[in-house]
Amino acid sequence: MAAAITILPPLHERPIKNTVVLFDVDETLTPARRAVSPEMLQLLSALRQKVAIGYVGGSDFSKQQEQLGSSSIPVTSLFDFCFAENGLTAYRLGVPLAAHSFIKWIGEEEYKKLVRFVLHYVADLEIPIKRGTFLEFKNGMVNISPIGRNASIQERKDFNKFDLEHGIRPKFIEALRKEFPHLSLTYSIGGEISFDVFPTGWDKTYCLNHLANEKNLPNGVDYTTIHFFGDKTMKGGNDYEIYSDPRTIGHSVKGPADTMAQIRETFGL
Ligand code: M1P
Repeated sequence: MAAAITILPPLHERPIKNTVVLFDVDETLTPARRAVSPEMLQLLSALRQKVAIGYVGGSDFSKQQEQLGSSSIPVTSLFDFCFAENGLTAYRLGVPLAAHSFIKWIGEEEYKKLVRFVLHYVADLEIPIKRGTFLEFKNGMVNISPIGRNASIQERKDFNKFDLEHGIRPKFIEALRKEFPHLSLTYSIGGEISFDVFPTGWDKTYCLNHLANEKNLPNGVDYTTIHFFGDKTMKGGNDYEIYSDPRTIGHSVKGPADTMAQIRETFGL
């Protein structure tokens, strides 16, 4: 694909100076959990000629590789900055940056209590169907799903509708807040069937620390203009913090087609 072979100006020579454009993944660059379109990749490639670009997603890196890259194209070749798990796993021009870990932060004992509570809660939960993998352990967070992460695409859609009507996830989060008031945890609904749990502050604004560090590198760029495009920009959504952060210019989108329209309008492409 053109995006992988295009010759790019180095970061400090991109025509629109001191500017980086960040994107959420699911429902911003791609349909939820699905692959990016060739048209979106082409547009991003054109945008990258003008500014630095990156994505910041709640999912882990392997899912973003599946959705944005392909078997022959590493996702790290398509973006200047890849921020998986909100930037807890990060790549700059294909090179990994320092990572933090949820388990080190929370400790084994508290983690076991959390797992015990979650699995008991799911066991007692009355919902139409359950599948498998109710808790996924990631580097920078855990992801909890009442239906289970093995749900099919249709099962995801059905659960999402049921959840909107019955508040399964908000009630689950409330129970966790009550049970673990001493832990400084944030609960964030970013997708269709689950919510992420991570230390407060490790939301998507975490990736801005990596960008702030850029100016200290040789030929480093001081990113004074940071655009962010995301769909879950309402309070409680996992794009809310970075969208409303004073360091960013937030753009709320209604899906990949809207993202493309807004990119074209904002950057004259
Ligand atoms: O990228 C948004 C979310 O995508 C997935 O959520 P779900 O499976 O509920 O649609 C997960 O990878 C989640 O961690 C992530 O925040």
